[in-house]
Amino acid sequence: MNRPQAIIFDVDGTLAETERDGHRPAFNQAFAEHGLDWHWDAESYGRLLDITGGKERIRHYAERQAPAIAARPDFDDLVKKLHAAKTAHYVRRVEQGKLPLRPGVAELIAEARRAGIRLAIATTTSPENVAALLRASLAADSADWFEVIGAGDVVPAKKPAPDIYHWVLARLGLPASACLAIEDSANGLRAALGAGIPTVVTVSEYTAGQDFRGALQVLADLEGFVLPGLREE
Ligand code: XBP
Ligand code: MG
Repeated sequence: MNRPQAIIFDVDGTLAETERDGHRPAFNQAFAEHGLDWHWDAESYGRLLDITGGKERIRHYAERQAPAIAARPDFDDLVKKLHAAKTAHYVRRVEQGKLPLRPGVAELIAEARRAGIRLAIATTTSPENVAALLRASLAADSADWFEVIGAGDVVPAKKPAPDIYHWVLARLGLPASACLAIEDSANGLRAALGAGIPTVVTVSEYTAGQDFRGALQVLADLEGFVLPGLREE
């Protein structure tokens, strides 16, 4: 492909390994403080990741494992409360520096900025999580480096639906073919490809072995990754 005019990054699993030691313990903390004996261990959490979005994941789990709670009239409210508590715990973990960027991420972002390539984010996670991660792991003002940040509930259908990528493309004012997406999961890849965006996959802790057919490249990480079309100029 030609040199992209914009790079659109996924967050969880792509910028940093946020799931096992970030989101997962934050969910567990929220469950415990609400008196629930739910506990997501590292292995079962891997299966729950098929359900993208924290509120959707909690709901899915409760409907199967705790149907009496899911049938309560205040269940929607409980999901909201659990998720708000989880977000606060997650942000605290990020601020404690527990979730560093994956190899090559900071270098790719710096290279893109030097080359005048625009930056954007398309993620399922909540905006406050993205802001905290960028601030803690990249630079205090790094959220400003990203022209468009599409996060959380800005579109109702989360990945693997392509909606979040359509949302970001519309705000960038670019056709899909002028962009490059970086994703770590099959759900994310399907979302980006569904919007027609060439996509590089950097496999993460939980996504090894997934189906990455259609990806431009499948990499272990971004260390040494050369942006298409950059070195020829
Ligand atoms: C990431 C997710 C997120 C996080 C939790 O998927 O599925 O739901 O696990 O975040 P992707 P919230 O990397 O494909 O965007 O709790 O804030 O929803
Ligand atoms: Mg991801």
